[in-house]
Amino acid sequence: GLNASGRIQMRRFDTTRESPEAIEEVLKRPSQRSTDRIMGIVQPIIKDVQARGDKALLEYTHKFEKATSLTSPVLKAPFPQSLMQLPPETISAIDISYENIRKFHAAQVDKKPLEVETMPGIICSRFARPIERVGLYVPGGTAVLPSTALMLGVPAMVAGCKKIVIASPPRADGKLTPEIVYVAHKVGAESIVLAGGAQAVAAMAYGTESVTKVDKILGPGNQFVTAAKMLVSNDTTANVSIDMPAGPSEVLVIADSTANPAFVASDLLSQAEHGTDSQVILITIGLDNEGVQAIEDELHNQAMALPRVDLVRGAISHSVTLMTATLDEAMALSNLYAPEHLILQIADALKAREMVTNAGSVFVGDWTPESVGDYSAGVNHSLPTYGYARQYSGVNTGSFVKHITSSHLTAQGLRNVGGAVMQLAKVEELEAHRRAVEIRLEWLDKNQQ
Ligand code: HSO
Ligand code: ZN
Repeated sequence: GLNASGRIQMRRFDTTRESPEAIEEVLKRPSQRSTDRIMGIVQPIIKDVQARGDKALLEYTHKFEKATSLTSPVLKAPFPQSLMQLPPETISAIDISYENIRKFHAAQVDKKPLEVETMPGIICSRFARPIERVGLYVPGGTAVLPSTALMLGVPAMVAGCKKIVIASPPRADGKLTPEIVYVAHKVGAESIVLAGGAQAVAAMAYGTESVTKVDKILGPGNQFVTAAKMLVSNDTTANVSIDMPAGPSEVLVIADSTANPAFVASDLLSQAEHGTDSQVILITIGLDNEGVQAIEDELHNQAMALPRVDLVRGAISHSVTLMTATLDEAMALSNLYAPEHLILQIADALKAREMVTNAGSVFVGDWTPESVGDYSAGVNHSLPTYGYARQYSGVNTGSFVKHITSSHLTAQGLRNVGGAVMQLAKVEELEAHRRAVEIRLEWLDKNQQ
């Protein structure tokens, strides 16, 4: 935190001197504020948008985004060129990133149906179909995030979703960020909803006069957005699903004596600048106090030169350094924490990656800062936070499809498995189930087939 001298510094623990319980306690995420209050604010907004459609949606946008000049909440494709005027270097940066993200995600698409003959004459298969209509939430807030539009839009496009709706809060002048319009154009979005918060989520979940109702809503957002996503996904009349629960961003860096202290500090700071609630963790292997001090000095000096130093201060105040002696210990702690991002700045980082059991995305070696993955390498930056890397994957093409299975039996197949089916139906006392098999086997007998 902020000590007397105003130094930006993480708390430091030597794991060889602390009990495992104490370290586990240190790695606990700060508890999220009770959502009851948030739900109480969000629920009436959702009901209002559901009941009054566009009119309510516009009113909330006038109120919350102060975009009082806005007269229509939706912009339909094709988007006018005048709304995507950008410097050539930005166009080129988006184009390069788009292409890398497209390549990596295109390779994830199920190419052909899975087919297995479980018994002679019994073919089970599974094939993917895109979710038809998806709603992608791109936050406004303290930074414009066209990269998030890419990370959600490109996989949706590659997966073959028919209708891609992007929602993003307009600026106070009622305009959209041109970068977001350009990305929406590139991924073939059918419309952009100029709204944020719970009202944008409600509009996409239920549809309005001008907002297309979607089947799944994805994307990060503040507590109101997250609460709204949870509420609409629990409403069976909305018939909409959501991606994983989103929390504050986080990074865990593992560094040994081969790591460059300036590089390590720069990675910690790139995550810390996202917000005061971001969490960054440094695990050192075999560094003495002096070695850790070198990283801390870099952290302080680099932080002081950052425009977002105030956000960094907040994040660093609840961040920690854990000093360990071995790679095994460091990896065990990392797997326990299950970070959204894991950066390995250690000797033979690629080999150590095999030890990772819980993490959203891994960055291997000295030349792979997290920012390359945030924007341009090709991997997705929409990742599980708050320990959800234990059971969730980041956004991928699978997030935009559902799998359908099918079975196809020949007469021989039915003969082969019919006995088992009839016996289980008998056990469950479901006579009609049993008969559906028996009636066919009898027919086959009678017709000598
Ligand atoms: N690190 C953020 C993603 C992001 N970074 C967007 C820059 N822009 C989420 O983990
Ligand atoms: Zn980032």
